[in-house]
Amino acid sequence: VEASIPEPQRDAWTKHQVNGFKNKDEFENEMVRHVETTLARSMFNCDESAAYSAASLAFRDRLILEWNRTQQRQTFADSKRVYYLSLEFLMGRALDNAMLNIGLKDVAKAGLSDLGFRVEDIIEQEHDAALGNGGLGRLAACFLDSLASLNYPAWGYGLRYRYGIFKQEIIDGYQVEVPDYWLDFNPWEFPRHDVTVDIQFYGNVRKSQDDNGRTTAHWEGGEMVKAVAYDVPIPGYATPSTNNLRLWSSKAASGEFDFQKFNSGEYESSVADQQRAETISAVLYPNDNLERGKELRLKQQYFWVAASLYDIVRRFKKTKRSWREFPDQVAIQLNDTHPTLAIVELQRILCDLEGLDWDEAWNIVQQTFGYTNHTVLPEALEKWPVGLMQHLLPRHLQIIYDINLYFLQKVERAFPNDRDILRRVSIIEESQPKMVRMAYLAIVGSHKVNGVAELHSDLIKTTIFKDFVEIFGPDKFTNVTNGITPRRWLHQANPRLSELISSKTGSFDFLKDLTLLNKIELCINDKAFRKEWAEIKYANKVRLAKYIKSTTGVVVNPSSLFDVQVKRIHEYKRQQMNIFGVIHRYLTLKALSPAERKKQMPRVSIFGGKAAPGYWMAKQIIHLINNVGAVVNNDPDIGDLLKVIFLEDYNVSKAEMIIPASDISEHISTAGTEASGTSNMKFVLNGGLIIGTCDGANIEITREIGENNIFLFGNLAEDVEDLRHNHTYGSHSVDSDLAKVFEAIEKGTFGEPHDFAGMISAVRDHGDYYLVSDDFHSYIETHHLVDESYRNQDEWITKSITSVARMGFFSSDRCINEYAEGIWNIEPLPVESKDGVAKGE
Ligand code: GL9
Repeated sequence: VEASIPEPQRDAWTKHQVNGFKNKDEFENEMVRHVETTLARSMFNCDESAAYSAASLAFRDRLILEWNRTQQRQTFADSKRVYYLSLEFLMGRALDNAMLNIGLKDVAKAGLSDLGFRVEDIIEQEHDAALGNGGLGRLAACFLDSLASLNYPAWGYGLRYRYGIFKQEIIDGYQVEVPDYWLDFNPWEFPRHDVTVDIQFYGNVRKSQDDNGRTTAHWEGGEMVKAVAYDVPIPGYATPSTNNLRLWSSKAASGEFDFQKFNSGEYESSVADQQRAETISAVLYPNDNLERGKELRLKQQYFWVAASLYDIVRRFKKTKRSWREFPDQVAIQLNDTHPTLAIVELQRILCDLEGLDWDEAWNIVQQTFGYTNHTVLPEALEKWPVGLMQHLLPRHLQIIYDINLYFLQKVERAFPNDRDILRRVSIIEESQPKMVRMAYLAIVGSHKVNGVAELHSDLIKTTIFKDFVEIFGPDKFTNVTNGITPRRWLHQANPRLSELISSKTGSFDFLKDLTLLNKIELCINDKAFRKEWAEIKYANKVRLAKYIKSTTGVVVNPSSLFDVQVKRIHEYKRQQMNIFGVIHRYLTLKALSPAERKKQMPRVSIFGGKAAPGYWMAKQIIHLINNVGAVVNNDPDIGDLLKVIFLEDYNVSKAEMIIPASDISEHISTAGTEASGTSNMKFVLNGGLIIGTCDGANIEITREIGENNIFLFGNLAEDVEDLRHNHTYGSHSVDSDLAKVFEAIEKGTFGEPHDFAGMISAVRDHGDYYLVSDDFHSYIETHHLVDESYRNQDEWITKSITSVARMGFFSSDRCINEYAEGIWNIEPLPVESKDGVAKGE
């Protein structure tokens, strides 16, 4: 490694080596120093926000040191790295996670207390980093945690949006979107103004020929935008490994202004150029499972992919290896099709810039990439108009055409008698206008394609990617069932439960090897343990009840059964079925005599989640939930028997409070539509039971925890197609209980019926695509079972403990190890900690 400081001066450096705080006293020292110097404040004006800033800066200093050492270690080891390309990283808060992973939370707690603060209040000051929509973005965040914790040499690459997912406000029962400007004070990022890449757009392609008759393409002209790197350290748990998440921010390539324009008096247009460049990384697209084909989105994708690849290639070139070795040094994982242009960009770099011939380059490309599919919903599969691609990325379109040509020639040779297959699998869809099918490009350019739960991985092989299984053979397609990090989703979210588990398993080792949870099944008859288990759930419900009171004004009884559905609002996730079920419950309660009512199990139905701003039906669903709440919560006949709550602005930090407080949660997507789901895992891991359809990871959760410990209902994925066909062509009548619910809505029981006409007619008149009516009866019946089961608290607690004990499989550590072995072919890098003990495998 070359060093910039000459030998004779290095002693001075070594002597002053920074180490960061190790104990309470040193932590306090750092806190006060940051308050008084970095923040320019003092003990006379240090509020909780300033204390948060100072504590974060103190922890950040420690992170940076380990981060530098990790990077040096990885460079020195010179082994293969994995690069995780994701347009979304839904990180949530960082301070608590840094405290836990570094192992100094107790030190911080004691130190903050000496200085007059409670660590919980300080943690609460942090604004969520919300650079994602939902499950896909949170999965990427869990993966980063596991990659670092398992000592894998790995980088994340994403975009540094100025605005993350919008903040949701509920006004008069309607969702209102407010921008989320989160960068005012963000101690967790490091601008690298020296790490920049110029990114080209538009322009045209010229071809030249050398003396040997070899043609080379030159992409010329157009526009330049500068990508600036911002680095975020990702600490591993109980290891010094600290990986890097690199987020790109866009800037005008010519610096602050175009000086020529500025000097000649064109102030406005020179500022406009700058603003146009900055627009690229300005805002996260707020859609979940939907692609809308906007030019700016394609610009974001290329900007991020081109900057990341330049960076990766630059790092590889430093090793002075031959190009053939590129896939031995580099694995790139595509999180959905959003980064698919990386395949084309690497082919372009190798052919146009490095002079490799097509076949050699293409070989390298295919060996380098892996592609993860996250959905089968057709409206979410990315397609870009050929005309737009031609205009924005003319050279890339040529390369895509060549990739397609060679691919189709191969298919033609393999299936000489099947003309139709060429049309079906072509990367170019011959529609009006012609479209580039990004998923097909991703499959053709990768060596492995995976789904995210068993059912989902099977479905993609038999439906949307069927032809590709025929062409490439089944081995290219594989499954890696999603997972979650137990650090955030057990220890941070539910510290008391984590503590209790550690008291029975003998240590916190289960946070590193989640299968160790199975030890608590031996305590299933331990009375004190069971009592403490129940008390912890109750305390978490009390905390949520307080939060509900303070944010909505509604008083809920923590002894009620808490029934939670928190996730993006989407018709396929069927929050509409849930609220129809709640209305059915309400109508049933109203029809009972007061004496009969008293015998019913009290419930609190809790909803949370954002609707994409342009998703009209999702917004109607939110509106109906709020209107039902307004009626039910104020009905004196009902009292505590039913409360309906919509929690505003569901996000990662709220999930950490809500999930541990649930008795039962709802994962009720139409069978075959939810690729995996990951909150289902989080709820069960926190001792909540779940009601769900046979969909996504629910199926594997059932297999692990046993079917007595989950409430499954509804039609199966294999029957969905026939049911839909019958809705359209057979006789189709709405379930009788559901019809009564519609009647009540149409009578105006929950406000202006017109507002909900669309929701009703989707079921009654437009084919009920999501099978709400088909599943309604078994949904209601299953909720009765839930009520009965909850009455028997002893049985319920047994189910709860048993389920947690059997959740070991769903750690994202297991998941990352599967990717590492089956797709990336990388090994963890062993770590010598400072006390000389080797950590990590
Ligand atoms: C999703 C699937 O819908 C989920 O079922 C899955 O658990 C996650 C992670 O694999 O991916 N696919 C998808 O587009 N979203 C998912 O949550 N939505 C977004 O978050 C954008």
